[in-house]
Amino acid sequence: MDVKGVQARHEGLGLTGEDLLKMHYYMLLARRVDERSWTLNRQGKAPFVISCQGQEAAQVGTVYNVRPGYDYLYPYYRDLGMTLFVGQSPRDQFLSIMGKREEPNSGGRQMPGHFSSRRLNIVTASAPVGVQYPQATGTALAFKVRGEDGVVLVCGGEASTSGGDWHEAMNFAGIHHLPVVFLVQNNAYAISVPEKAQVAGSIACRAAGYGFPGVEVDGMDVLAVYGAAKEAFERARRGEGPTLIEAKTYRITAHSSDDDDRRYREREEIEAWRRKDPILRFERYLEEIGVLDDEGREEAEDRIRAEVAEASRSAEEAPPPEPEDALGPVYAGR
Ligand SMILES: Cc1ncc(C[n+]2csc(CCOP(=O)(O)OP(=O)(O)O)c2C)c(N)n1
Ligand SMILES: [Mg+2]
Repeated sequence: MDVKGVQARHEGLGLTGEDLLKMHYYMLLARRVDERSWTLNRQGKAPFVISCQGQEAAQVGTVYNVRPGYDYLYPYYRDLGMTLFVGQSPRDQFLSIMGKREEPNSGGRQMPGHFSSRRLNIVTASAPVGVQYPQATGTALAFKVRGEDGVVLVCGGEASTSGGDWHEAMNFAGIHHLPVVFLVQNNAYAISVPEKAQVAGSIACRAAGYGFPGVEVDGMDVLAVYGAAKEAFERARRGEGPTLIEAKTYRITAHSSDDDDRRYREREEIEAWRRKDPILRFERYLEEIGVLDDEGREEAEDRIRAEVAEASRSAEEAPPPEPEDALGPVYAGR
């Protein structure tokens, strides 16, 4: 594609060069925070890590449509790219994986990945996969009943669509035309279970059965995801109801720091997906249109490296919970 043709792509979506650099920043920040989290795990400082790597385009491309603190976010455990974007900090993430007293999600009492913030309208998930969907739909009903134009974004993996909760939420949202965007990040695995053993047919197509649009999008392409999500959010704000987005992506890391993925997938498969890395792909686009060059890329890396190092150091120094903290409420007053 010539430069003009390429430029038309983001301009057609109403995005400026500044928007693109902001998207790039959050994708790269999420990746570097995640990588640092694995290091802390291997150093014995963080008992459990669950990753966003590979899914940054799906996450940032979607959340870029959210108005932080107004719309509601029901993220799932991999959505670091979303929670950073709406206003949690790298330090918050490190406090969380090290279970520190002042970590914002639960004061160190929930597993990592259970993001929560009253200030940012992030509602925590419970540990069972998929329970967030009916809750998110209920919040969308509240927006509708109050006559407000808020949108609820709810996320999960492809396996979360196998449970009843997902279908009940989709059905209810379809009947009542609720302002909710369902984002399924189809990363090809549910721990060791491959997609083909989990999904017959298409997830995106299932939306038709509930009476609203479902779109499948290349989840490694942040602009494609943004475009699909933009339409979905606009539809919701116009009172036209829900949209399902299935973002085809890939989980680059093992399921979690407790999983050995050599037992169920080939290294070559991971390498092939790494070549489609959403961050590298976006950087190639930014270079082609002249928004990012080697120097700009290095600057972004340096800035993020310093931010991540400082956040990690400061979180390590933060005090652990007191034993009696376990006796108080997890969420009240938070
Ligand atoms: C109801 C329920 N069953 C099983 C589990 C254990 N579990 C945690 S994550 C996960 C895999 C979910 O896969 P998917 O929805 O595709 O999300 P991904 O982890 O691939 O992003 C499973 C089975 C759980 N937490 N809850
Ligand atoms: Mg999955």
